[in-house]
Formats: sequence, C-alpha cells, structure tokens
Amino acid sequence: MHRLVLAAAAFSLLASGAAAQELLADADKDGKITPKEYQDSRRTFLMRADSNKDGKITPQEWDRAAASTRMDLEERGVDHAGLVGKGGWFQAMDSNKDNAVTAAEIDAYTAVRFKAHDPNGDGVITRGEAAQLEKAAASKIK
Ligand SMILES: [Ca+2]
Ligand SMILES: [Ca+2]
Ligand SMILES: [Ca+2]
Repeated sequence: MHRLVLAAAAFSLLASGAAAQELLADADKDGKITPKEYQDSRRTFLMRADSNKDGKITPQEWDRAAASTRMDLEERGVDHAGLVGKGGWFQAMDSNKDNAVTAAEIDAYTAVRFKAHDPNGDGVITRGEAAQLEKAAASKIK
C-alpha cells in the first residue's frame, strides 16, 4: 500500500494528463475536481519552473524543470519518467508564440483540457472519470 501511494505521488509530478495528478488537484477532498481546483493545481505546478520568478517560463527554464523532474522520477523507478516535458506541452501552451509561457497561458490551456477531462460535461471531474483518463493516458504512452 505504502509503495502504491509513493508511486502515485511520484507520478503526479509528471506533466501529463495522468489521473493521479488530477486527483491531487482535489484541494477540498470532496472527490470532485472543479475547473478552479484543476487550474490552480496545474498553474502552481508548472510555474515552479519559473526559476527567476519573472512570471514567464522560458524554454530553458522549462527544460531545466523537466530534467530535474525526470531525474527525481527515475531515482524512484517510475516508468516513462524519461518522457516528462517532452510532449510538446511548451509549444502547446505558448499560445501567442513569444517563446515564453505565462500563468494566463497556462490557465487558458488548462481550461480547454479540463473540458476534455470531463466527458459527461457536468463541470466537475469525478474519481471515476479520472480513472478512465488514467487508462487512456497509459494506453497512449505505450
Ligand atoms: Ca473538490
Ligand atoms: Ca522566468
Ligand atoms: Ca507566450
């Protein structure tokens, strides 16, 4: 059990659509993730890459953050750790193509992703939906 929890926590560091991280987004622990919870959690996680705190993530900052996350996950023996930060996320989030990602761009991006994670469109992601997403993400990554 302990092992499983640890693996889930490590997996949550992955910048992917994995269910573990969606569930950690559930700040008030009511079993449902609202758009605000999802966006807050993703923004907080991703903006940690902004090492000089100027409000913008540059490709260099992104690569550094992804590399340290990869190293951390590899140490813990997490599968697919080498894929962290390589999924074209930076380009996808940089909507105005100025080669920097801001908190506002992250919010815009996660608003769209949230809808994709809420297949029945009731405005919240439930644990059941998150579990389905995990399966879908796992089959895509292989
Ligand atoms: Ca909640
Ligand atoms: Ca920066
Ligand atoms: Ca930008």
